[in-house]
Amino acid sequence: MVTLRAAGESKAEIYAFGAHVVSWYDAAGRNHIYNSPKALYNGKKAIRGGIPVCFPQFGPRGPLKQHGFARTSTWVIDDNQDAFVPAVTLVLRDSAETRASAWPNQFETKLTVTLAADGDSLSLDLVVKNAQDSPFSFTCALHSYFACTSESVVLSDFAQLKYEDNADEGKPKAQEGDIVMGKKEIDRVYISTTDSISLNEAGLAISKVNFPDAVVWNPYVEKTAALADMPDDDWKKFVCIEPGAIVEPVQLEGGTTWRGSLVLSVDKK
Ligand code: TA6
Repeated sequence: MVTLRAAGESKAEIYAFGAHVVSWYDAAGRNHIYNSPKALYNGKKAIRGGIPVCFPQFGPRGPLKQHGFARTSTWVIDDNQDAFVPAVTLVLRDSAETRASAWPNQFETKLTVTLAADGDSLSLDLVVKNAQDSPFSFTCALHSYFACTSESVVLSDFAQLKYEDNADEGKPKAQEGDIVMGKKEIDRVYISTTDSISLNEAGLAISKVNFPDAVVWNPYVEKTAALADMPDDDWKKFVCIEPGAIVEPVQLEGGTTWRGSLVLSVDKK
C-alpha cells in the first residue's frame, strides 16, 4: 500500500492490488471514501469499497468477468516517481494471463493518484495506451464509493438525462428532477452527463474529464444483504457515483492513448 500525505491530517491510501484507492482523508481529517469493514484483502477478490478501477470492461458488458481484470490484478509502481509530490503512478500491462483472456490486447494502463498540497483535493488520472498495431475497444469506470448518509442524499445534476435503469432490466429512461437516494435500490448508467457533479450531503465536488457517463448506485436493503463483504446496514453509509466511458466503448487506434480524469474536492462554498 502507498500512503500519500499533505497538509493537516490529509492522506490517501492506495493498494497496488487493483491500483485501489481505499481512503482519502482531507486536511480536517474527514475520510470521504467508504470502505466495507468486511472487505477481503486476499489478492483475489476485488476490495469492497474505495475506488475500484473497472477496466477493460464495465459490469457485464462483454466477455470478461464483472468489471474486467484491472481491479483484481496487482499493478506496479511506475519508475519515475517524484518523491516530493504526494502522488503515485501505478502501471498495469498485458500479461500472459490477460493475453489468454477474452480481451487479448497489448496495452499499458496507468493510474496516477495525486493528493493536493492543501489535502482538500484528490485526483485520479487514468491513461490507457494501445501498445499494439491493431485497434482495440474497452469500457471503463472509476467505481467510487463516497462516504455519506445515503438516506440524506439528493443529486441534482442529472435532471433530464437519459439513463439505463439496471434495477429495472436495463430499461432506457429519462431522469425527472432530482435523484433521491436511500429509498430503494438505485443502479443507473446516466448517459452524457455533466462534468461537474455535487454530492452536497458530503460536501464534495466531483469533476471529471473525458468520462462521458456516470453510474449512480446504492444497493439498498436486499442487494446489500446478498453481499457477503458488506454489513447489512452499510447501504446507509455510501453512494457510488462512478465516472465512466460505458455506453459507447472507447475505440483506440494502435499506438494511441486515451485519458480520463477525476478530481474530488472539498466543496468550500
Ligand atoms: O455500480 C454498478 C454495478 O455494476 C452494480 O450493478 C453492482 O453490481 C456494482 O457495480 C458492484 O459490483 P461488484 O462486482 O463490485 O459487486
